[in-house]
Amino acid sequence: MKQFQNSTVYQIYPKSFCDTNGDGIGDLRGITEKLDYLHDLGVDYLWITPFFRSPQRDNGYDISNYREIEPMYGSMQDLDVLIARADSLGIGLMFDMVFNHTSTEHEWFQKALQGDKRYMNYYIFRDGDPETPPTNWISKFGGSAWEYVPHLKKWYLHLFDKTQADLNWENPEVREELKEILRFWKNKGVKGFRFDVINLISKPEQFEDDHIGDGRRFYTDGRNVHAYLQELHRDAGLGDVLTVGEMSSTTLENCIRYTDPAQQELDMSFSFHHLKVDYRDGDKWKLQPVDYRKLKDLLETWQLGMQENHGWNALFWCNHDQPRTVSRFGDEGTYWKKSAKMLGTLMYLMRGTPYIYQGEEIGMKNAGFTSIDQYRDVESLNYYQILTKNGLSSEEALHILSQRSRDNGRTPMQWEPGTNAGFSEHMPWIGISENAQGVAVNTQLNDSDSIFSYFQKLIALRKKSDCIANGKIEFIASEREDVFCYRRKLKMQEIIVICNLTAAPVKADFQTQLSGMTRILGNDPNSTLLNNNVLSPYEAVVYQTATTK
Ligand code: TEU
Ligand code: CA
Repeated sequence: MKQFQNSTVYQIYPKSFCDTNGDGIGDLRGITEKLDYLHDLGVDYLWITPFFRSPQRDNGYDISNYREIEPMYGSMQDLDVLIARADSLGIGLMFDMVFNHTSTEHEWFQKALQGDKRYMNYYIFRDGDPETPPTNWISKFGGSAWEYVPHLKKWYLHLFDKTQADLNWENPEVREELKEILRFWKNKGVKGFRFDVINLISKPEQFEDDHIGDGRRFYTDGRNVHAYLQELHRDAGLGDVLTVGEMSSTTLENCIRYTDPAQQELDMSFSFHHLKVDYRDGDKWKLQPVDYRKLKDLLETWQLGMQENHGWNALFWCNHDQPRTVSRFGDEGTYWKKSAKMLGTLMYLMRGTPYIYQGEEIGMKNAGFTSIDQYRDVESLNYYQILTKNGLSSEEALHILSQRSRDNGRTPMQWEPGTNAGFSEHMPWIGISENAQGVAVNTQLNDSDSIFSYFQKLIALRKKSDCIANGKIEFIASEREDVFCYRRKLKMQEIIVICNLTAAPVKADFQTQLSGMTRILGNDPNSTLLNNNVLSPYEAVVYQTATTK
């Protein structure tokens, strides 16, 4: 039986993790080399973002062959070694299945382009006038979601880049192909799958213009998505492996269905509403300070909603598409260490499965890029154009990118201080963060007060505490905007987590709740919570009933 309630997943972006052959690009051997480090951190699974054959227009989310390794990442033999070594350490690998679309270089799309009817039906082609796309939908990376193919006199749908053509899931042959890919990787010993934008796979019967939005309401959590996931679960044997779906602009109701075990779809889901609390008018490209009131409300709503209905959340602050946690929700300066620990405590002791993104466990910060040449991400490069065309100055656009670009989370992992951060012997494919100073693995490993050591404790706590893995959650002091507190409960066991969300000391009287409890973790050794009713800036503290083992 897979156990995910007490497990922690660690996400690796291979391109930026560890380079072993000095070409400036991380590789599979680099992951193998760092397995002991990951074992030491205590994680149970590694989700590795795509390293399959790909032209890399979207860093591997544009797959041209699902069963081959992109040569710059290594060989199938390297992968076999990685799987075997990970297995011997009790670490399971989760692969990233990008099934909403393929690269336009995929053999299927190439055949479709040659007019092969069978393969044209693998994608979503529509007739149309070369001047007017079939609908006014906008791609997630900017511009129209349709691309015209003159010699076919047809348009094809791409919700992402124009080199990422959406698959036609209505076609049963497509679904069979995808199941075969899952079986192939399961046979290789893969222990889990992360499904990329899986709630976008079911498109509407009729395509129509969206007069109030970008089109997403027509294909998000679409009409057949639950049926398709049940079919995959049944035919590809997903019950034996850990599964998580990435859900774009989803709803709580749908995530309950995706993850209720009785539905036999997925084990858990990523949803992003809590990562939009600093978008002005819901627009990623308009800055606004974090709205902590909204953040609290969203986390509480999702926690309670999933709990009451047998759903299960993936718990996360960031990934390869998001800015760095500490830069965004904490403090990069004075309270860097303390706020990074507080954020870890707040998120990863809730009900769900933690996903820690590479570098988060050492408090890595945003990239600090100041020139457009430093950016690599297709979305950032597109939006720089769009923003400046819409009248922003280059400086203003760069300022927005410095907060919002996906490259903030993609700078190389900082293993050591120094030029290439111990990531590579060579100049890396993307620059080391400008804010790397003082943030590195090797200086944190043997420091009991480091962010790394604190994350080790958090992970170990979930592993050994049944109450954290399986307990109920209820929120305390919901009405307060400056603190985030909750209680976990299982039979006679109780755990209370208290966090100060602000850079100032706050008054907090928890005497009654904490009486008879023992402090088991915290980021302030001089805490005055109990004797003074004050939480220090960004303080986090965890108490448990004395009976808890
Ligand atoms: O991301 C889906 C997704 O919705 C984000 O890319 C989002 O559109 C973006 O952050 C908007 O600001 C997944 C992958 O995680 C991402 O890396 C891929 O680029 C994308 O799918 C396409 O496969
Ligand atoms: Ca390399």
